[in-house]
Amino acid sequence: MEIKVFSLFPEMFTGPLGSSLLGKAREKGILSVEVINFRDYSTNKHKAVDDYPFGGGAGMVLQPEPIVSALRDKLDLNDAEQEIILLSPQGKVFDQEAARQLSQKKKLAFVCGHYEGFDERIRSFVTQEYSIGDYVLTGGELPAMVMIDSICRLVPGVIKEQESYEEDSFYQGLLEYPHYTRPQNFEGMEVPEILLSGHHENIRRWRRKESLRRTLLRRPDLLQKYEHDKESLKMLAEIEAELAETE
Ligand code: 4FV
Repeated sequence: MEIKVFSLFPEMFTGPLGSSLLGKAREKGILSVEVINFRDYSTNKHKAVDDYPFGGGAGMVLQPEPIVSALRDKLDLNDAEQEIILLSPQGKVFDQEAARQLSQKKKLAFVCGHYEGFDERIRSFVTQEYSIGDYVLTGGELPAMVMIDSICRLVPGVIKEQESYEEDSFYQGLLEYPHYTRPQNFEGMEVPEILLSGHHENIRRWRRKESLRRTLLRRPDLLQKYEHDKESLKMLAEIEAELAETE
C-alpha cells in the first residue's frame, strides 16, 4: 500500500510512522509512506498558505493553490485507484468498517488541515472526507495518524497473526473479551478458571459470552447492529437473566 500525507507539519509523522509495526512494515516494503509539506508549493514570497476569510470572521483559511498544486504534483488525480482523504470534523465519522474498506485500497492520500479549515474549493479535489470524532483539534495530523494506524494494521503482513485483529474490539462488531496473563493470582485477583482448563471450545464460548456482556453493558448501540446467530441470542438471554438476578 502506498500512502502520501499532505501536511504543514511533516515532522509530526516521523515517530508514529517510523516506529513499531508501521516502521517494520515500511522496512519490509509492505507499506510506502511519503509526507509532503504543501507549504513548499506556495508561490508567494512569504510562503504563506492561508489567508483571511472572505466575508470576515475569526481565524485563517487554507488557500486552495498550495494544496492543489501539491496534489497535482504528487498524485495522478485521474487514477481511479487513488483515494484522496480530507480530514475534517465535517467528514464521515471513521470506524472499523471504514478502516477495513480503506485497507483494501492500493493508494491512499491524506490532506491535513490547520487553522480554521480549508477553502471549500479544495473539496473538489478529494474523494472522501473523514472525521475521527465530534471534537475539534488544532490540525488534521493526529486524525491522519489515527486512520493510517487503524487501516495499515489490517494490511496483510503488517500484523503477524491475522486472527489477532479478527478478535479485536469492533472487528467482530462487539467489544473484546477480558484478557489475562501471568501471574494467575495478582493481589488476590484470580484468573477465571475456564481459561486454565485447556478446553478450547468452552474457552471460545466463555470469551464470546463475555464479549456480548461487555458490549451490552458498555456499548449497547453496537448490539443493535450486530448480526446475531442462535448461540449469541441464547448467550444474551443468559446474560440478561444473570444481570436481573444481581439487581
Ligand atoms: C478533525 C477531526 C479536526 C478542525 C480545524 C483541524 C481540525 C483544523 N479532523 N477529525 N475531529 N480538524 O478537528 O478530523 O483545521
